[in-house]
Amino acid sequence: MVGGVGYSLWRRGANGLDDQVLTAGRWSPAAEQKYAAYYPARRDEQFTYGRAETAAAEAARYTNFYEFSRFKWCWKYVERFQPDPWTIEVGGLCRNPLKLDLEQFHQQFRAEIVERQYRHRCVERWAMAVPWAGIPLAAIVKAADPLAQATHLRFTSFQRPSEAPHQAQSNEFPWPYTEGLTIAEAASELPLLAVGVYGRPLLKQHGAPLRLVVPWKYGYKSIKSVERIDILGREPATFWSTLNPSAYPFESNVDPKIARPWDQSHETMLGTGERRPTEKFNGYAQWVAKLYA
Ligand SMILES: Nc1nc2c(c(=O)[nH]1)N[C@H]1C(S)=C(S)[C@@H](COP(=O)(O)O)O[C@H]1N2
Ligand SMILES: [Mo]
Repeated sequence: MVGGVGYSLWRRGANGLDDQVLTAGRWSPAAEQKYAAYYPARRDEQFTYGRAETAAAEAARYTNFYEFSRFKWCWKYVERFQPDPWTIEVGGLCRNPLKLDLEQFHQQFRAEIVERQYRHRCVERWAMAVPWAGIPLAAIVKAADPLAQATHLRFTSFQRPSEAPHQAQSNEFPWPYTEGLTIAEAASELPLLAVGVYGRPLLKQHGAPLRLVVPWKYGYKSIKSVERIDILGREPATFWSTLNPSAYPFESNVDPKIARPWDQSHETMLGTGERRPTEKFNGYAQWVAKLYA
């Protein structure tokens, strides 16, 4: 990740391509049809942005998804990616490992699906405010029933060079993309396994068909297109911490006072360019400060 690159590049992209940006990452009509009944999801009113919502096209045209490109216009490279069929597995130190295809996953956790308005803060200093639909990660951890010695979760994304051009081109990256949380973080209220955004299944460039959303941590913790969750008794290596451990430590909570390594005191909203002070825990202290007390 390159701090601060994106701005001028993104502004150059904002030239009336909204329709293309919003359709390029759609699934096949038949695949989308299978999940249409889950939208709109029940809104969880506890969470509000406290600022304007980011326009869907602005979020969709400016994405980080290194499997497709190291630039932000990943929507141009997602055509071959197949988010359906998909299987999600939860295993490791638990009594009840899960292996579900995407439809079973929606069905099994149907009662838990909520829409939450969340702020997102990338370590590159851009931010957005978007309505994710998904299943609280805590419900999945509970269903898997971790053993007493479990301490961490590791999330693993896909390895599909034939569908993801930059994954095929770049051997210097430690594919597949991985991330992690502690069990206490994973079992807390905020993390969502998102299946949708803006009232429909996730566009491919947002991490279809299923991505983690951890709104009090820098954006790279919110791993896209998850295939596996492993419950472990140790802290796992992650994609970015493998590349640069001091810039991308495991915890990575949003903190305006800690340079990472560039200044993190402010952020700029996608679409409007509005500059705002960054808040500790990205403004989610009332939910998460207790995890670090
Ligand atoms: N698999 C995967 N997940 C990923 C990334 C990635 O490159 N690959 N980028 C991360 C980063 S740096 C950010 S800021 C968010 C961006 O989410 P968005 O592009 O949907 O806004 O996804 C995160 N999840
Ligand atoms: Mo990011």
